Amino acid sequence: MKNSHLVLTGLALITFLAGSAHSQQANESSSSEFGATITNNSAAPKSAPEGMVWIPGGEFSMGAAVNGHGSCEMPMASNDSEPIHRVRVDGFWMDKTAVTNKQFTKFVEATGYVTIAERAPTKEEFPTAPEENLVAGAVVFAPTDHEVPLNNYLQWWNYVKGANWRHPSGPESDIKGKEKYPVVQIAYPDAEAYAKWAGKRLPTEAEYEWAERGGLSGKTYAWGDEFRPNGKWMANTWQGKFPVKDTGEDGYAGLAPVARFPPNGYGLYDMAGNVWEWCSDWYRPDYYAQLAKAGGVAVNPQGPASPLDPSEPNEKKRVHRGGSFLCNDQYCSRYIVGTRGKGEVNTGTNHLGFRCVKEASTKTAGR
Ligand SMILES: [Ca+2]
Repeated sequence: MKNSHLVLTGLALITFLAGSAHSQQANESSSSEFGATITNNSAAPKSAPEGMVWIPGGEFSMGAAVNGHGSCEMPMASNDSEPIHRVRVDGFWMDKTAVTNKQFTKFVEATGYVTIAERAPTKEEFPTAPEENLVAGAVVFAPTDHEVPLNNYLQWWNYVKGANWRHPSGPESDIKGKEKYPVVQIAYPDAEAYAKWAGKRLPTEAEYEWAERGGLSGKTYAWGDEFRPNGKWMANTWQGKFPVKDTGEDGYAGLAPVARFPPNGYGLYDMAGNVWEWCSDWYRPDYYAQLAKAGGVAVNPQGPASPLDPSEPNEKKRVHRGGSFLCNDQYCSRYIVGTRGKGEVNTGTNHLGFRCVKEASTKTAGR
């Protein structure tokens, strides 16, 4: 770590003032057996938007069971993935893949948009920050040169001046020849600006999980209960000693182009692994408990009204989903479907991207 922590902390103070509606609770109980998946009969609208697939609406058990709180058994869901609770979402279109560098370039060329990581924080915004920390940049993973205790992520994350979506690992890196890689170093407002330009929006956390499950119910992974069915790698994750050496046994040490692993049951690629993806919900660890306490079925939940991460209460975070190429069975097995991630809204990293969803034009909103 060099000058990073103060800058990171400072960046967190640039708040993004977006509203977020309360979820709506349906009073009726589900007539299904708990744990079963109900998919409604909503047919896909006839013409699919380019690069998107129709995700039929349905009802499901959202979240993931945490194996033995306090144990180190892997794979392990994050503690905030419980309680599992019933959720219903309406049908929607979803991008088959994360937004690529090629797609994001098209957006920037059309609009002149400048991402958060490309803008230098100002003295007015951070009056107490030293001048040398007011630099444009983003957070980059750096492997350690020796084994370290996995109790402090600042050992392998650095704030790097000049890192942004065009230079994902810092000024010396670029995206030449990487048109089909997911765009990374994207802050939440950047993802939202792209979605608006594309006539789309970001998925809610419930939509993401429902889509990731791909029509399966109660499975550990988006493709079933086995991490490697018949020995096949199903997602881009980390092999080898974390965070020292990614051996890339799944074919990719680091980021992979989109759609290099099998799609799930809905035809969606990389819903687990490769890059974390922004969801529109504010993050609170107790949100699922709030929904479960309300009872019934949460219909199109939109996330809590405001963010709160007790471990970093001054930062405004939204939900991340899906895990990344850094996820592994030693530290963070967040390629499990139903487990959660979170991130400060103005912080981009080189393992964080996004994809969009779009509502059917004929759909009547259930909220
Ligand atoms: Ca990999």
